[in-house]
Amino acid sequence: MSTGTRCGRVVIVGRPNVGKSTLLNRIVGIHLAATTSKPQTTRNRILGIYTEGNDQVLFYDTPGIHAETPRLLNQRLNKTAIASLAGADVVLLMVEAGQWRDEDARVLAYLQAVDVPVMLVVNKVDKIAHKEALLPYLAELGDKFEFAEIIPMSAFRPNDVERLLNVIKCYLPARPFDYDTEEVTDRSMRFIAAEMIREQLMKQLGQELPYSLAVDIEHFKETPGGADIAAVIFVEREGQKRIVIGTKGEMLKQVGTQARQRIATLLQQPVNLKLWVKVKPAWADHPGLLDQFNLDHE
Ligand SMILES: Nc1nc2c(ncn2[C@@H]2O[C@H](COP(=O)(O)OP(=O)(O)OP(=O)(O)O)[C@@H](O)[C@H]2O)c(=O)[nH]1
Ligand SMILES: [Mg+2]
Repeated sequence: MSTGTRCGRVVIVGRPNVGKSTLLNRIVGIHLAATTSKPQTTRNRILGIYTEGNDQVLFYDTPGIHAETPRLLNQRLNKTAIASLAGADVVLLMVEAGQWRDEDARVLAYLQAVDVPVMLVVNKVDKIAHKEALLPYLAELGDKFEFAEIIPMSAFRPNDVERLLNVIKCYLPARPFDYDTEEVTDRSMRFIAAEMIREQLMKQLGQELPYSLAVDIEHFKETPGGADIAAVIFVEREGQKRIVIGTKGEMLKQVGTQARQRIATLLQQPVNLKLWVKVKPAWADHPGLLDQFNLDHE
């Protein structure tokens, strides 16, 4: 297998909400990472494995790097993203077309110390009505750093994703594959199930609540007839618990139905999903609970 093969680690970094997880999902062709319109969706480094012919690309999705707050959760998210840079063969810095915020500059500052090629991925070009407006913007970004490539694209367009993959392949080192060809991630279905539940909660709840939520899978069992999953949704206050449950339990029911469908698609079998809501004050500042909720240490 090693003859003529190329294999490399590509780390995707950027501020929150630019489309990193969307790109990862499009590349592996599976909804692996949670994606929402709200910032700070991703809380872990998530590997998506792309294998085609003699090429294997290990894509690492990371939490969006953002201005630090006193919350331990926020600090861990930034640390996870920054620590992911170590061992990269290529780094993708993702930005949103037409935008350059303080948080983008913050991410770029971390890349000054990186000694592998950094590609600038300018995502969401579909949102730009006048394409000529992009040219001065791209030139301005090109002056900020010695980027190996500058790639304007939309993660929604399969042709753009294909084009990006073709560029990345040219940068892969010649070496044997790290993973079997049929593998798509190193994350367990248990982990992905928790992500799918959190994704639905983030999508269906208001602006502030998502950052106070964590999902812990208490029971996960796959049988030939289907999967049995029980999960606890942790919030920080009683009032938040009422919101998550909703009037007559409607909100929780809706979240459960959507998450169950997503998980069933991934597992390719029926899923029985039970959800509970519990209050755990200030869990986002509690090191032990962050560990329990799978928030990495790095
Ligand atoms: N119009 C448009 N929207 C996009 C594109 N790519 C992603 N999005 C949307 O942007 C939002 C954020 O996408 P995510 O993939 O969750 O962003 P992220 O960078 O992973 O965010 P964090 O995990 O918070 O760091 C979602 O609503 C996506 O549907 C794109 O190419 N065009
Ligand atoms: Mg994400």
